[in-house]
Amino acid sequence: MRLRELETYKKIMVQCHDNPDADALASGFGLYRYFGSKGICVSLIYSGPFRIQKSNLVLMVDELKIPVEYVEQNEFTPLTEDELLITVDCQYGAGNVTKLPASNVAVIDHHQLEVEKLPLMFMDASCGSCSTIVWRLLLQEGFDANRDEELATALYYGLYTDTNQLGEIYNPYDKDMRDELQFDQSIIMRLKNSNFSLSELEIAGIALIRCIYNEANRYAVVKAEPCDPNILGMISDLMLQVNTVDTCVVYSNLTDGIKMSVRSCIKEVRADELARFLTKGIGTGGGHIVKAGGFISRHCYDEHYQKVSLETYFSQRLDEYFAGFDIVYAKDREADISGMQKYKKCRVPLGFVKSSSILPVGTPVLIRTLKGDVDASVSDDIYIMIGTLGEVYPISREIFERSYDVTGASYRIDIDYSPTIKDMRSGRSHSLMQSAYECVEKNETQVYAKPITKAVKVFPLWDDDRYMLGKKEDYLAVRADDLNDIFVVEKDIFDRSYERLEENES
Ligand SMILES: [Mn+2]
Repeated sequence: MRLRELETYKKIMVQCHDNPDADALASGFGLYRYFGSKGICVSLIYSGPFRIQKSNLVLMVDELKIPVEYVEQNEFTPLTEDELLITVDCQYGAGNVTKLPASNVAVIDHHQLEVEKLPLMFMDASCGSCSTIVWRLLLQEGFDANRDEELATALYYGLYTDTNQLGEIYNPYDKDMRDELQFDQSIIMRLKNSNFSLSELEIAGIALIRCIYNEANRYAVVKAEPCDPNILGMISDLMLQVNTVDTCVVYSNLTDGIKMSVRSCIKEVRADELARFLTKGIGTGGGHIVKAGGFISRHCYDEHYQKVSLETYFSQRLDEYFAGFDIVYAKDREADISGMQKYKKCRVPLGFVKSSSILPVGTPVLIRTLKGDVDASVSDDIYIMIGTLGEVYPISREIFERSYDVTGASYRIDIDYSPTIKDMRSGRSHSLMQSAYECVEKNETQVYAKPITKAVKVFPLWDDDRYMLGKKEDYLAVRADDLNDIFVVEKDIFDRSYERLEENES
């Protein structure tokens, strides 16, 4: 999706998520200024139970003249056929944004996809901020944010606040934006130092006086009086820095539900997964690996847990969470294959592309992989593999030639997201599918596998930092020729890709 495709609408409303943060405001502001420059009637709005009150956000809105308006859900006039609603830093229909009635909706976001795919969507979960995505979309249309210092400052601050003060930047686009934006230094300095009001500091202080601490699982639970959800985030950021705390939940009990902030600094617990676990069936939760949040609806909570205090709820659920999974570090031990059956992997054709068939040798490129985006340089020795689900990863020519046979056919798969290779010099993306050919593995892979009966987190040989979560009924598998090569296969993929071997075949 490009911004110019959206210019046909008569009126555009850009909506930030409820409780907008600096990133939502900045990205919305970018779109506001862009469509405004095209003479389109545009407005920037947000809804939800709270008005913006956090001191740095009030300052940001005032200083950078961000024309954001609050709208009441039940007073909202539905958008008509020739009007468009764009949600930024959130997805239309997700739990953190009020669903406003509109016939046409576009989504621009940097979180994991959590709703049905829409035709008008620009998502990139590898970006540290939504501001970065908007900055890219603006550049694509020749709109340079540096011509507008207020906008440049807002985008910079959006990235700053969403990446733990620029400390968690991995994506090259984030780096580019950080390096290229010409922002107002004095405003950024004031924003950095306006995080709390005195009364919010008091709320944080009181909250921190007492916490529930679980020594066995090294988690902490903290209750805060009702406050801006961003304050919860700051309390949890502080909690996480305590030497004996690995995981924490900070919550506040509001009239319509319970707002929470979740943090984890250990690789064995993903904050987004924990937030989903704590809100399962009674609310929504999600976010990133280290930082996440969630909301439990009052109505659902009372229906299921009316007699349970919140303190008890969180402690019990956290205990259930920690007791509910086993951990396997593949590199530390061989799999116990007792109780496992032997299977062979069906030789499903895969796709491959010679990188130098798309771009000249030496071009710096960004290849999107399952793990994130990787930088590479086009070379005759780099091939790009394409899996059956459209997942992409680079492979050296030498390993390729050793492991695969080329069939000569073109590679065709039916997928939503067509993988691309991005020329980092021109910023242009090229489809990989057009140049993809088919190959099959030379050798048959045999594995031992069994259905999972208790959730397991497997740190596979090839990734020490990120676990594969195996849920009940998925399969725990290990290569027959390397009992350390342990991994998880989702049930339906397993059923499709593996065939049971009879005893005499193995
Ligand atoms: Mn964001």
